[in-house]
Amino acid sequence: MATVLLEHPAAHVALLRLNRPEARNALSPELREELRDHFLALAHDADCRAIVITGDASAFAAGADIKAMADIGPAEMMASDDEANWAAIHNCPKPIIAAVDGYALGGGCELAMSADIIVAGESATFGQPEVKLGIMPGAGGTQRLTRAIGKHRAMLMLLTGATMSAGEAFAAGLVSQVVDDDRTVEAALSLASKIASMPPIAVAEIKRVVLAGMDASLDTAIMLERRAAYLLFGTHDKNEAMNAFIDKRKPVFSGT
Ligand code: DAK
Repeated sequence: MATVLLEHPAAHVALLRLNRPEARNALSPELREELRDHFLALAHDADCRAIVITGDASAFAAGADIKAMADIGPAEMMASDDEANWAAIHNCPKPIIAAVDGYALGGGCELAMSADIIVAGESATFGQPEVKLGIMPGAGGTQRLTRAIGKHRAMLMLLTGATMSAGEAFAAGLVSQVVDDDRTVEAALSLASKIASMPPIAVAEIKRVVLAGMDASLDTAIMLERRAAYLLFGTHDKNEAMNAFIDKRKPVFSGT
């Protein structure tokens, strides 16, 4: 049975469902490799313009699989080259929306934070409890959480394993939107469809510049923005969008 299921619920939208409900969608090595393969394929799928990733009602993902890590040492961890699995997600040029219900803990929280937008059901719980296991986040959690919510709230979570509710995560800036529990995937898909209806090159450049700019000085980041903004003036979709506005009609985008 596949540990990640791929669906195409709407035009240009891919939905990835983690499928280990018996283990709270813990990220086993097999699951991480399947996720990697899906993201690599979707990155090159011209029909795909937005990706939603979700778990089930009880868990988005409860973190890396503790049972698979219990007897592993550093050399084996390194040899597993898990970085390549995560890199496929972090380098994916398509917009990613995490639809989070239930627990998003450890690697599960890191997976949610790898998305561009996080939609949370009101009962969702976020946390980085690795410290309680004598380890620490290894897929970007110390850095992405700190960038999202600031040093002092991040330290509190990382050093104590304390969790945050969806409402707290929204207030802290970790979550983009909180919805009723039974509407999480629907709300994420609706956002995905909206993004998928936008000019794809503009969407890709906005994602690229936001992410690259976060790691650059303000001057460098603004230079990246300006370069990308100039580039968009050379696209067919820019002409189409502006002419459609002037002609008072709906634009039809070609992704060129
Ligand atoms: N791993 C393996 N199995 C898990 C699991 C996990 N993370 N979480 C839950 N399960 C399994 C349980 O063992 C149980 O299995 P059975 O006993 O039925 O066989 C089943 O899922 C149901 O779990 P519970 O009975 O505990 O369910 P509850 O609803 O009562 O509680 C829970 C749900 C999510 C609160 C609880 O299961 C829990 O606390 N889970 C562990 C959460 C956790 O500590 N997460 C952090 C894992 S460490 C790295 C990259 C990444 C990482 C590290 C290094 N490098 C690249 C170096 C990441 C590390 C982590 O994420």
